Amino acid sequence: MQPYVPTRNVLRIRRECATLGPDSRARHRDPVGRSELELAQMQEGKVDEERLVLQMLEDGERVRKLFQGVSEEQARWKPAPDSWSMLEVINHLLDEEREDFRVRLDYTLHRPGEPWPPIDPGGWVTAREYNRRDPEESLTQFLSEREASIAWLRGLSEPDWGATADAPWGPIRAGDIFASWVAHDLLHMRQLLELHWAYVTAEMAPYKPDYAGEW
Ligand code: NI
Repeated sequence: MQPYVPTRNVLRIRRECATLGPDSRARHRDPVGRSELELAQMQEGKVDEERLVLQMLEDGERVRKLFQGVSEEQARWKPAPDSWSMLEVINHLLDEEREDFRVRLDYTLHRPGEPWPPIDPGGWVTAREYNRRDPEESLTQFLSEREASIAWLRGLSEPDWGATADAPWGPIRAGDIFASWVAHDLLHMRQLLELHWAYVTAEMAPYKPDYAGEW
């Protein structure tokens, strides 16, 4: 395998993934913070729970397709020392599913005023040794947590998507958390695709994929 020179996209993923430290996602989601007044003026939106839950179900399957069957070497491979491997992405999705989105949405809807349990997605990557884990077991665990999330979401009774929590960076609504949960899958599927692209590019060197078009 030739060394892979990271593209701008890999670097963009590193910046955009909201996992560089505890609760650092605030910095790009809501960089200036919203005042209580601004929040009150926000319109309440309609949420098509059924469609979104179906998408989450299918996105779980899409993640499975993007990861299942890759070799162990590819699963642990990083295009650059500070990039994530596919295995790290899968374990990030697992812990985000179990300890972040579902928990925080639950607190926002059902335990108003109670502080969220802390998370450290960026630190967990190394502290929990994601890249040393078993790939198949990691995927199975993520899919099992996704199944639990689907059941939990389907069990919600008339959720108030406008319910607000005091996040460390300012107020956030249940609907914002739900939207972020769905979008988070897409963000990391893009990252998995990027890692596939980078791996093939490195594997095939000195042949180049330029004829495919610009990545
Ligand atoms: Ni993330």
